[in-house]
Amino acid sequence: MADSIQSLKDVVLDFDIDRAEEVARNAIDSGTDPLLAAAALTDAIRQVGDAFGKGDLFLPDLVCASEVLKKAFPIVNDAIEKKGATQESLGKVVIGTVFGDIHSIGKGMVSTLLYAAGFKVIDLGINVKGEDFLKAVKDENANVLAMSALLTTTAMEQKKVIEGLKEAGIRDRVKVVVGGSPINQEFADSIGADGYGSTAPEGVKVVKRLLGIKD
Ligand code: B12
Repeated sequence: MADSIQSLKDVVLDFDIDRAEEVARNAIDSGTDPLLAAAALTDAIRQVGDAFGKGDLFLPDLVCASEVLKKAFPIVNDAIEKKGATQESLGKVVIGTVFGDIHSIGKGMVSTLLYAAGFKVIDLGINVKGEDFLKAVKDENANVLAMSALLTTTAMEQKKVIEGLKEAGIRDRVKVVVGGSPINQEFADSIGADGYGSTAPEGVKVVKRLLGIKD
């Protein structure tokens, strides 16, 4: 299993798009806990991101590493869903990455873990306009709105959506949870969110706590 975890990291760090599915499939088939597999992929893409941030890697490297994740993650996510899916829905969560932001991987993890925990998840995808978040919250009568932002420039979109909920008179109907690498508790408090999660598992815990569901 330690080998599988290392192979998952290596496939990202080597930008090995061709072997991504095979390595992920082997890890799952050999009994690796899919949550640990997801953590290994996340660790590796963070390393790539940090190296990009320092100027040691370039945008094409970032793109290739994220292509590896796009191939490996669905396999790992499927295994997480199979392991955890329950019959009864604990509540409805509308989720998406805010307008101007196309980062999908973290949002996808939160979405998968919420689904696996037993929530009905309406995933609006990436680059979601404020008005589309509001419409989905209303139409679906959602219990929770979860927003992801990965860029410092798009983090303020989360605030705009919360303001939109207030203007539409539906702020009290829905709990708002935010996350993404530039977000922290202080920022979440400052924009009037109900909760913040630094990781996907923490996001699930926060959603449960806000809805009064025992862990
Ligand atoms: C992969 C990646 C990309 C891929 C995205 C592919 C995809 N389909 O998602 C591509 C190559 C397309 C990309 C593009 C860009 N990127 Co980029 N990218 C990354 C990278 C390396 C990893 C992000 C990721 O997927 N991480 C893995 C996931 C699992 O982690 P995560 O997203 O943080 O999510 C976890 C938590 O934050 C949390 N979470 C996330 N969302 C939510 C939501 C809720 C509700 C909760 C509770 C929790 C939660 O749970 C997740 C799991 O634990 C980061 C580096 C980094 N350290 O984050 C840079 C990074 C985010 N990118 C960056 C930049 C600058 C860009 C570009 C502007 C580059 C460019 N010059 O074009 C563009 C932006 C395009 C746009 N308009 O959005 C910067 C942002 C800097 C900043 N602070 O603003 C970073 C930090 C890299 C860096 N160090 O400079 N990127």
